Amino acid sequence: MLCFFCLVSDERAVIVATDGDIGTFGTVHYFFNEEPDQFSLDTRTGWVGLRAGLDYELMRRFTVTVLARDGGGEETTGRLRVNVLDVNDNTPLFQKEAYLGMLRENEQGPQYVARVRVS
Ligand SMILES: [Ca+2]
Ligand SMILES: [Ca+2]
Repeated sequence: MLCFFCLVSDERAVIVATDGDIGTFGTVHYFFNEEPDQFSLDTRTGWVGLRAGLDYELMRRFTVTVLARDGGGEETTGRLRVNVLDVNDNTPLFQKEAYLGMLRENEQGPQYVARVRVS
């Protein structure tokens, strides 16, 4: 019988399936049910690695289904959920390339000249 559990560190996750059999029948290999674009899976160790860049603003959570198969062809599936943490990866942008302000000479301050805005 196969049983799943998963250890998650800050940067990597490992899928571990235990199997009570010995020899080939107890040797487990790991596969994705559906190959995701973002993650890779080490067939022998169960380490899940990042393959492509993640963007919190695009996708905040991934769920992938992992299959564990022993040497005798017995299978079980488990799920890995990955939460993406937000970091500051966007610089502020001015809405216009240039702003124009005009003031009459001899104007006394304080005066509003122009409003600059960033999105
Ligand atoms: Ca087995
Ligand atoms: Ca961000």
